[in-house]
Amino acid sequence: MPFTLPELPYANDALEPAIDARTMEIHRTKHHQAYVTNLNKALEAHPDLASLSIEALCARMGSLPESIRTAVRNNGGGHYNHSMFWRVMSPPGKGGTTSPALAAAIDAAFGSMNSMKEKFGAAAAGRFGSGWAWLGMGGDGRLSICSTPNQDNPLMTGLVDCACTPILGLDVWEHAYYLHYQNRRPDYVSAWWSVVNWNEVNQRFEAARKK
Ligand code: MN3
Repeated sequence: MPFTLPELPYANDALEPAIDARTMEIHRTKHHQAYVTNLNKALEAHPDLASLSIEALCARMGSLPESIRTAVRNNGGGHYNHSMFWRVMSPPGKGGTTSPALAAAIDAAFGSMNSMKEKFGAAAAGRFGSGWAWLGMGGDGRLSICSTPNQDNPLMTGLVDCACTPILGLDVWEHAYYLHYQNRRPDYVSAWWSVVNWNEVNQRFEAARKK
């Protein structure tokens, strides 16, 4: 199987109280697992595509054979998005802080960290139905915020409005928060900042700068 379910770099209950253990367990072992299983199934007859990295596969989404395009878009997007999501979170108090370079880029693009969080929160809350909110770096080297529906992501050039290399993503599907927050998505988004792994986001920012 070309794609596999990643382990969490922390325990299921490590993100409490922001995200409860049961949600984390179901989210990864059921939802993410289903994306991995269905992605591998869709690529069974396409070993050339199955050998790509998930990032390269996302970037190529618009030119895939039509017979598998929707399945790979939904499930490959789901695999990339969740693999990133687990890594950009860490137990409360363990995520460090923004590097001086990232802090400067946030100030330059949004005015302040608080304005960035407000804008990101608005993108997350305003996504109708299911989808993701993103902080990413555009081709002009500036940070921007956007949102995608379903399991789309900013790597899917030509298919989505977002044109950036994502460095932070937030899952706003109901399966990500419903057990604990029910309909209160904005409360989930606010609490989520307490578990953002800035050490990881800093690294993704540096990698995006060098691209
Ligand atoms: Mn999810």
